[in-house]
Amino acid sequence: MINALNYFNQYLKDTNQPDNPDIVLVNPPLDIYDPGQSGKYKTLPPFGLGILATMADNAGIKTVLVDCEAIRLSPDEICSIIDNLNPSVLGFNLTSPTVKTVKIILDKLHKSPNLLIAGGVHPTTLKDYTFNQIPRLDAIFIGESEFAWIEYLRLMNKTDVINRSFKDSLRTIPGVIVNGYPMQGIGNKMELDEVPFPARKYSINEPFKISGGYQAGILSSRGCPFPCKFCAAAAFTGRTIRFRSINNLVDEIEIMLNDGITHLHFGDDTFTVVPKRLKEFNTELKNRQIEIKWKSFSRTESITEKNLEYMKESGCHKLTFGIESGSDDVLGIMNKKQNSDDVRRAISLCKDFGIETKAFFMLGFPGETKKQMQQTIDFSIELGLGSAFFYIVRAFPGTELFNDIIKNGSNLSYNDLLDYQHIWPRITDNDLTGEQLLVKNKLEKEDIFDLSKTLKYNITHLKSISEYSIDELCKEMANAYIQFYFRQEYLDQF
Ligand code: B12
Ligand code: SF4
Repeated sequence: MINALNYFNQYLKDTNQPDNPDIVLVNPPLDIYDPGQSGKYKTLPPFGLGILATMADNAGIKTVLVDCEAIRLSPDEICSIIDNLNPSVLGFNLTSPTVKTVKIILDKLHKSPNLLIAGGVHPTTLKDYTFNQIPRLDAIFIGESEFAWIEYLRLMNKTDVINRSFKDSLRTIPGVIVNGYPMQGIGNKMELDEVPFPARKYSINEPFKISGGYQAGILSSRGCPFPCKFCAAAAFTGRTIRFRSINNLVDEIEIMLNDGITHLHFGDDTFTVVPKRLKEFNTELKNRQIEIKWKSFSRTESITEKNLEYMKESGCHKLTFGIESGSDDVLGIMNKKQNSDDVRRAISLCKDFGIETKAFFMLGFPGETKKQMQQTIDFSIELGLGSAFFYIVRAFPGTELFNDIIKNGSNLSYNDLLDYQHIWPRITDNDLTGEQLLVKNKLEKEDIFDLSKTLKYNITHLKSISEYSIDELCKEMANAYIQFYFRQEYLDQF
């Protein structure tokens, strides 16, 4: 069992970070982890917080970033780290699923910061309602916050945060809402090439060790032009996509290479969306004689032979697709703008190019029948994917799905919809044959997923947004995992 405090203090020392910072920025955990629990699957770093911490550091304000997800910190461990650092400003990145863990952390803290702030998708899409959920918050930052943050840091360098005039001035920053006051205007978005690279010291490499090096996350664009009903990307960035130049991107990659990074995980909504960029990326890597392995999210329309050539040549080894459903009717309702034939073609081409495929599927979209859910499971098997993940649909703020449910006068409240739980299937070792157990262990070792973590929660409080109850949907989900991973054809690979 690791001692989180010692581990974290050592990391601060190794990276020359202050033990008495002015600002602590926290990437809260998605789950209530047990103390000493180490990460099994790979996640991505909090891109925005890394940038904001770097900007603060550059402005001479001592800042520490606590990435609770990367080291899987429990609420008690997080609180001892924050109490120990005792910052005057504490900031959280908030997605809707992490509001709950942030409330738990705040309740357990012994020392109160002078200023409590938050930013991210959740406050951006729900604005004032975020203060109802976390009344102790002093201010929230709306949308992309680089410009607002520059103003904020300027203020911090001028005035002590405990000074009354500090909060008054905070109210004048576009893109900031101070608790109890209206927002003064929307913040502008920074050109992506102007945004500083997140300093490497804010990424913890160790949990991301893989054979021969380390894996790290990187973003080459922001936003997505597609209109999927269940996705909040458009509410955060608008239905547009903005890119960094390839030069700027590869400059950052060179810095990462010097930090021992050998594998990149692109966090872009759709890294592969513009063919010209894939070509330029490949050329630039060749020009600079850079060899790196990478993986990213993708969509079917990007999968052409020409694009795959560029991708393969530039080091792509794995693509993840949001396939969502095996039913064209359900895909239509979701407004996914792709059908099952598009998916068949794309996955088969990836296989021809030796690119591993991974996919996300959703079960329990409003209106979806059990027969359609089974169609999804059958489709995942038919495709011969490398790995598949099945989620019970939730409606997140900022999505058309969320707005529809509220607008259509269903009996579900904001609270019901915001009640999120990261659910894994209930599959215990006892349920498995010897062969299945072997495969399960192998999958876990390869970080494909963590089936050993059986459903440890009481989920009866969760309200379903589907015609089926959460219990029924959980059964469908467990079924999906069993049918996908424990079929003979899959077992035979091991
Ligand atoms: C990359 C990504 C991830 C990564 C990294 C997440 C992370 N912690 O950064 C990974 C793969 C780990 C991930 C996981 C999940 N994600 Co995700 N993810 C994204 C994605 C594609 C891009 C986010 C991003 O990097 N944006 C760009 C950066 C620069 O923005 P940013 O980090 O938010 O920071 C900026 C501002 O928000 C602000 N800011 C942020 N925090 C703070 C804090 C302070 C103090 C201040 C001042 C400002 C500030 O300033 C920053 C600079 O401009 C978005 C889709 C999208 N286009 O938004 C979905 C998205 C954010 N994810 C989403 C979801 C649901 C999830 C998961 C639940 C998925 C799952 N079922 O496992 C988990 C939850 C993880 C968690 N801990 O909350 C939803 C969130 C919806 C909602 N209403 O909350 C989104 C919008 C996609 C969707 N389906 O709608 N995700
Ligand atoms: S689900 Fe993917 S393709 Fe659809 S809007 Fe969101 S990021 Fe874009």
